[in-house]
Order: sequence, then structure tokens, then C-alpha cells
Amino acid sequence: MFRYAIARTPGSNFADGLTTANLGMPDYSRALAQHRKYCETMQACGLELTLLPEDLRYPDSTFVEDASILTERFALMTLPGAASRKGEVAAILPEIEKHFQQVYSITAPGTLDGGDICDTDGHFFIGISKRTNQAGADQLARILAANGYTSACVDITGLKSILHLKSGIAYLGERNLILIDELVGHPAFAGYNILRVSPEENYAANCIRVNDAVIMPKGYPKLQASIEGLGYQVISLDMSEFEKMDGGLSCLSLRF
Ligand code: CIR
Repeated sequence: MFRYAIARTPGSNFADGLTTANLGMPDYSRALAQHRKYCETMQACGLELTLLPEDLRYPDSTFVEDASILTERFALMTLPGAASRKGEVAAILPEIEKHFQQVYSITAPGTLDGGDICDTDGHFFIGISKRTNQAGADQLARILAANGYTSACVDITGLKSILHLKSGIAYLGERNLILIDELVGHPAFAGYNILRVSPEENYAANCIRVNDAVIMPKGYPKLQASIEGLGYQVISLDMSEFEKMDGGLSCLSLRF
């Protein structure tokens, strides 16, 4: 169960962030409305939400998930792989320190984005990507092991379709793991109950389990039906403006 969430309002220069998606410019007022709805949904799921103000120094800073990894035993401040995002870590640190006594940090030459880290009940998948390098992954693996957790690396550098590991994977709990086709069959995922995403619904692979609900992007009926088929209550949210900036549902909050 999660009790808290941290999110950050998208800045008016949100469209200046990094993106590889070819979906056009995001509409700022629509992004704000979608973000508001996302925050209300977190609260409706029982979370006490801290909403940080826009930070115009960092156009991508609404994607708070990338700056920190939060577990029951510690927080870890990342070192984002993209130069324009590195300062987001110091910007959010004071908020993290309010909640956690033990706060680790990734140090250079390591780089690590939170979007590459997937917690499956204490066993963590660490994506090696354009943003997270092996040195960063090794640092995190050591910190996890020192705190009684286990981990496995998943190299996604060969996959063009996803930016972060969690763009292609989501853990729902109860051993249920959503995977895009390209990741099905990877030995790291043996032993999980796999929900395979149809390629035309790849964006929906980034879902989040928040207490009693699974939150997923709106407009992906096949995956929604599979998730509901497992007995989960699904809430779907319009994410169109964040998708234009390569962002998914998980990126918009830190949950703990
Ligand atoms: C970026 O490229 O860094 C942002 N525009 C999107 C980050 C999305 N974060 C995530 O998937 N965890």
C-alpha cells in the first residue's frame, strides 16, 4: 500500500523538454488539465499528495519519477542521463528528505533515471538504457543488496521503441507483469504471469498499481480488458500531452 505521492506541476515551457515522439507540440492548457486529473486520481486512490510548483529551469521536471527511487527502506537520488535533467535531483531533494532518513545518491560516472527501475515486491529490474549506464546500475544494485533487496539488469539499449525500461513494463503485484512484445521471453522475467501488450497498444505498457486500482492510459481496450480480466479495478486517464514528450503515467509521480 502507498500512502504518499509527490508530483510537480508542468511548467509553461513544458514543450521545451526532450522528446523523440513524433506527435507534435503538446498543448499546455490540456497538459495542465490532464495533470490535474492525474493528481485528483492519486488522491482518490487514498494518497496524500504533495504537489510541487512548476520549475522553469527544468522543462522535463514534471516527470518526477526520474529523479529518485523510493523504497520502504531508503530513498535514492538518481543522476539522470540527460544533461538538461541533472539539476532536477537537487531541486526535489528537500522534499524527499522530509520523508526519508536514509538517502543515497548515484555518483558519476554512473547515470540512472528512475524510469528504468521497476520494483516487483522487493526484486528490482534495472534497465540499462540511453539514460542509465552499467556504472549507475551497479551502484543501485549494491545499495539494494545492502538493504536486503535483489535486482537484475535488463539491457534495452537495442530497443528503439522505448526510452526507459518502464516504458515497456509494469508490475501490477501478485506476480502479474505487463510486457511489450520485445521484452517477452527475456530470462529476467521468467516466473511472472505475463500480460503481453499488443504492439499497437505499446504506450499502455506504462501503467501503475496504486493501492486498489490500476491506472492506465485511456484508449487501449485490449490491455484494459486483460487487466480487468485479472480482477483489477482500472482507472484510465487521458495522457496525450505527456505522450508527446515521451512521458508515461509512472513518470508523473513518486509513490511511497
Ligand atoms: C525525457 O525525455 O526525459 C522526458 N521528456 C520524458 C521522461 C519520461 N520519464 C519516464 O519515462 N520515466
